[in-house]
Amino acid sequence: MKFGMAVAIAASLAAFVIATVAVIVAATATGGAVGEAAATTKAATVDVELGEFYVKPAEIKVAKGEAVTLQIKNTGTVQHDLALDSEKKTPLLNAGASGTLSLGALAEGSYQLKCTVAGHAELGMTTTLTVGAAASGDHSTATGGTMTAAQMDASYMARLKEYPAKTRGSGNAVMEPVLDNGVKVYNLTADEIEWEVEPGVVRKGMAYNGQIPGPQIRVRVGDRVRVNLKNDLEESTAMHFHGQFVPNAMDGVAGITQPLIEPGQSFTYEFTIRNSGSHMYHSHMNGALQIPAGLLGAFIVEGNNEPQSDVEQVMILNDGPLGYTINGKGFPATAPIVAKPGQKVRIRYMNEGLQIHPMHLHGMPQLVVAKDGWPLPQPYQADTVLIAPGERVDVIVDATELGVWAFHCHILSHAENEQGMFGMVTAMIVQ
Ligand SMILES: [Cu+2]
Repeated sequence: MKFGMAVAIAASLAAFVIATVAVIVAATATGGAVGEAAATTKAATVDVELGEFYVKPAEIKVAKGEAVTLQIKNTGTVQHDLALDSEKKTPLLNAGASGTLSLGALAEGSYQLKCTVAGHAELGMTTTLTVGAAASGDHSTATGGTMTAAQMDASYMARLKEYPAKTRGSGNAVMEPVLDNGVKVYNLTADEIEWEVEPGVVRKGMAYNGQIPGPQIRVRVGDRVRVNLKNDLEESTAMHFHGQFVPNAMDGVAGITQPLIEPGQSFTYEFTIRNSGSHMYHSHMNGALQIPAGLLGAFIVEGNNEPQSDVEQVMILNDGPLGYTINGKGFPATAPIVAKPGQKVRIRYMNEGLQIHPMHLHGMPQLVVAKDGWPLPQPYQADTVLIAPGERVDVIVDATELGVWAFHCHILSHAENEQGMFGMVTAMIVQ
């Protein structure tokens, strides 16, 4: 299957709506940074910066008749491009790379340029080019908003009403091993897939056994574990058991501890479990793409002194081509955590994305009991728990307060915009 990362265009209704709104924005708003070319010259050269997930400036103005050249630099950590249409576009620019986009003299009007990497435009990688429409220096109408207050209310309430929305596919299902002379054997296949992140929003992803997150592996200290990884991707891969003591040859870094697992090839990992806690397995090739695209899963090792809990929930945080997700889904398709009054809820946070996510639970504090699988000598209460890329944090919540409690990333651009809640938002329901 072809990932098609350079030209994939999200064909979903939601993407269409966002694009349509963006075109309306282009025609009516002048919010954000404005890059302006001198109106007295016949050529306009504008510096443009690409990063996760923005295009700076967010609005470019040139005078009618000017030949427009964009000098583009990718200051981000993954590949981006910038396209006006299917012909006027840069090649994919690696992190740190630069490119030039010559657009020539365009007719008067507003144009939208965007990054064509799957999902990036929806995350904010667009800019508006206005040719000759506004008087030079006239930024006084900037509002930053594109919807009326009534439209915002209607959209906000409609999205809330959908929660928890059904979508095709779910990840993180506990996988039963096949036993081979006492060895717990897990067969995993990596492949490109289409993944429905929220209702109607289908994005290009990568998955183990068709799930994002991949199947949840649960073992105990002392278990002998074998993972047979088959690579059905169109690129090489490898698998790393993040947080586990393993023999060096099982560490999963191609070129350092093992050969590349090329398309069509397989590799077997086998080791004895030495340490408990909340851990992860994930790709260790083309990591800034393969992991955010979905090649990740929970690797949980039960020890002998687990904190007492009645309800347990793995929460894998991710950002990238799938958008801002919890366990592979964005609000309103995220799953609520449900507990009875008096129960103890254990949440195992894992961050597989490229950004930090401070997770805030309304109503009740979170007792932080472990970091990266290691019990804390002095657990502490917090209402907002920061999980950085690669980290795992275990918390216990005493479900003492009745009601439906909002539960979200507190980098609010990961959770809400003028259309309402999206991405890293879910709820804890105590009833
Ligand atoms: Cu976040």
